[in-house]
Amino acid sequence: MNNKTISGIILVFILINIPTLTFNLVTVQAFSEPIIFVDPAACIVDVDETFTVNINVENVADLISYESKLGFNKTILEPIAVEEGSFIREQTPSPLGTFFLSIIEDDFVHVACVTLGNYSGVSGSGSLFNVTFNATKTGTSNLHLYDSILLDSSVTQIVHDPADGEVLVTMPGDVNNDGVVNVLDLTIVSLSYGTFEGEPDYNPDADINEDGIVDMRDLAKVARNLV
Ligand SMILES: [Ca+2]
Ligand SMILES: [Ca+2]
Repeated sequence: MNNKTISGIILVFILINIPTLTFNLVTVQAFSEPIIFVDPAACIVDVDETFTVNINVENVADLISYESKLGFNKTILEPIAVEEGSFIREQTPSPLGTFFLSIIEDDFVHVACVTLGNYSGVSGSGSLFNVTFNATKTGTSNLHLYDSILLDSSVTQIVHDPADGEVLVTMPGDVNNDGVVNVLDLTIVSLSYGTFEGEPDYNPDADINEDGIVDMRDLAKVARNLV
């Protein structure tokens, strides 16, 4: 068999299989596995700051009900409120809407939501619920999604992947991030005092208010939180 013959056979094979190959590609894209995830995946907040994270779903089909837990580090985070997201609530064909239940425990929140009545589910991507925390102490906390169940309208579990988030709680004025505001932080700011962004001695850590200059405003932030 010469090269021309082999090339001809390969060409015929490709032409015959193009519809199949294209179909498979479309199929894979259309049925990528749903995920539920913490949004934002990483955030930095100050001590005593209140902040909210969303728990979103992506690429889900026919979702009528879900349940999940969100674990956190209770030594640095205190949950204040849990609210239902808009995904099912605003798109469900059920005139009865949804029933949303949230329980705040010591180191996790437990959430469940069901569509009321016998109606089809919701497809696509959106927010399932959100949790508002108060940051009580410096440190890091994983926001761990676990025991999650998604159900479709035939009450079959939807296979999905959960993705955790992370929170870093910092102290304003703690330039070197050692959990305490003291003379070391004052020294770091004073070493680059008067410098602008782009200059050799400019230290972005010392520019606490991130306005491109290390000046009295940054020094005052440290001074105010000195222990
Ligand atoms: Ca420090
Ligand atoms: Ca500044």
